[in-house]
Amino acid sequence: MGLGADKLEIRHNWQFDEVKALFDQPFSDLIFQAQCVHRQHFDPNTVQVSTLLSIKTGSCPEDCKYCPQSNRYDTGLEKEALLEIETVLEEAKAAKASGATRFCMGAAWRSPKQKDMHHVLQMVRGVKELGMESCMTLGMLSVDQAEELAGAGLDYYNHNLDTSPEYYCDIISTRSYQDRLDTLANVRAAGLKVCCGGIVGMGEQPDDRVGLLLQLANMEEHPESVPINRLVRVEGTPLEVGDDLDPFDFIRTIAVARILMPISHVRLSAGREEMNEQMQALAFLAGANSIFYGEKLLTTPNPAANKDKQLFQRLGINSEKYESQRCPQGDELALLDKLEKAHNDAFFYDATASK
Ligand code: SAM
Ligand code: DTB
Ligand code: SF4
Repeated sequence: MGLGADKLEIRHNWQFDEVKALFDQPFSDLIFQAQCVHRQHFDPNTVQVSTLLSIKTGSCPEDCKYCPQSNRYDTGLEKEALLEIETVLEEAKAAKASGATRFCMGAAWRSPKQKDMHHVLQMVRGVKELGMESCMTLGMLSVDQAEELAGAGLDYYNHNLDTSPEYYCDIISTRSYQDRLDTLANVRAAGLKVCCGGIVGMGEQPDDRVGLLLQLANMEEHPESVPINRLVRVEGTPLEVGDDLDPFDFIRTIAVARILMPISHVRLSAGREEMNEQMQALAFLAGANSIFYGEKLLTTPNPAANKDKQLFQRLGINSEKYESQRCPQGDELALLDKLEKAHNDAFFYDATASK
């Protein structure tokens, strides 16, 4: 049973000035507000854990200026054809054994070719058979492709807006903002859950961060998952050099996302490798309740799994076994509590053993 809609104030009519005012509050007031919203809808000490795998790497025809996988930039990345299904499932099994509950597969495509769909659908079925949640990010999708993925049992589709409509053209020229919105509409229409967020620290203005969150928060339905990526600067990309975003402005972005989208999972996404533990703790305090877990994102490093386990232990954070916002009752709750405990014992086993 979900929380009654009457208990939630979920708005889809935010105004630019209101969102800007949220950002511009004193830092402590903003974090307090975000934490209050977070506690109304989630267990504040539970974080969802997803593992990423690049199933097709490099040679992408798109020109996203942040991306090491675009064929326009010489980033020294080793390209890889679409992985074999068995290889992907081995990685998924390892991710599950290490404590991840969702397996996210990403491909460096503008959009999937029909000839690859069969292959990709089998990956989804295989991951589902392992008892994990599945997520894919394959670029633009047609209505039919979204339906095929939903038919195979895919849970989430990730497709980011990346930045505000105004700044977008400074970052990508090969596909439009509207193309992205169209794919997101196709994903929704097929009944898939939406994972949609963006990247901050790309030289955008504060108003662009307002603009990005405004787009997400005013969607008819909020994305169930909102990844906030902090730009990972990769040598050879046009964004290799630039001014870094003030860490507090990154935390503010998380906090405002939490306030605007109270029942969405907000993911502290790319960029954790460059953050210290205190900054990550602040992000959790600001309402982030999901991470990418495992040594690699798609092509760039992420903190070691054991380091994350130790961080969770030090902060008293549990890894989410089931969607914590569902509020199960009675026997179901007791059963889920038992599962949650077993899940966490397994999750922390390595971290404790290595202490
Ligand atoms: N090719 C597909 C697409 O772009 O839709 C899927 C894969 S793409 C790598 C997925 C997302 O990763 C991008 O939308 C972007 O938000 C994020 N991303 C890529 N490179 C990044 C970087 N250097 N730093 C932070 N996020 C990045
Ligand atoms: C998302 O928002 N971030 C992830 C996932 N969705 C696919 C990707 C981050 C990629 C960071 C750069 C890289 O490792 O290539
Ligand atoms: Fe290609 Fe996706 Fe990278 Fe853009 S973000 S260059 S579409 S892999």
